[in-house]
Amino acid sequence: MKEPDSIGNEKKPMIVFAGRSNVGKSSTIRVLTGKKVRVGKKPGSTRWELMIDFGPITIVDIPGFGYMAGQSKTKIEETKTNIVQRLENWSDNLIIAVLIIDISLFRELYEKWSNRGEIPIDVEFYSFLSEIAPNVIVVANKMDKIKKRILHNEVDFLQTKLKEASSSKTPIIVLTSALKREGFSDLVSIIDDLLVQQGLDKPRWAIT
Ligand SMILES: Nc1nc2c(ncn2[C@@H]2O[C@H](COP(=O)(O)OP(=O)(O)OP(=O)(O)O)[C@@H](O)[C@H]2O)c(=O)[nH]1
Ligand SMILES: [Mg+2]
Repeated sequence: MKEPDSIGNEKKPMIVFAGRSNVGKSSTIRVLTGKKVRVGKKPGSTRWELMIDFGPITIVDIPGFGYMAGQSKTKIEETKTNIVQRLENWSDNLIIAVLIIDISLFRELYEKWSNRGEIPIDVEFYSFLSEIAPNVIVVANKMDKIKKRILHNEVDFLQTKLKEASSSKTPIIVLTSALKREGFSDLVSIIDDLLVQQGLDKPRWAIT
């Protein structure tokens, strides 16, 4: 795969932001780092991984798995396989995997996949990331798209389904809206704590 934007030092501990297409991976990295990473309205905006050298760590933005606007099914499958392989290759340096989920769509997609007898892709990826990374943080993004009174239910549903998938661990879930820049102080403090536990410095996050 071409790496036109890669400038990172792969030897530093890595935090990878993974998730389905269009869930807000790049938007979240933008808020956290202040870097103008490419964000788009259509799924498939990030075509190659982008390594951001960010103080003590490297932050990695990767393409989303699943539907990508204007790409064939074969190409989409290829991208997913590629992401899985790259994540496996990085796993020695991978210190945190952040799985971003669109909380406004999670239940609907979960039910759709389950009804077809398939493992919902977010859940499949959660299990995969839990195997290859020592720490997984689940970011339930786009919370601004959900009515406040049902938000709690949706998060419970997510928590239950993730726990079923990887029963050994209680998932860490953080609610965010990258659009409204909400929930980021919680996310940053969880990441910072994990880094400090590993004897690393805290990065200078762009959020205040
Ligand atoms: N309402 C709402 N929209 C958001 C939020 N976060 C991101 N978006 C929008 O969702 C779209 C996709 O955002 P990206 O950050 O490009 O998503 P991505 O996960 O990097 O997508 P790919 O690179 O295509 O996999 C853009 O139109 C964003 O403005 C959010 O918290 N709330
Ligand atoms: Mg992106």
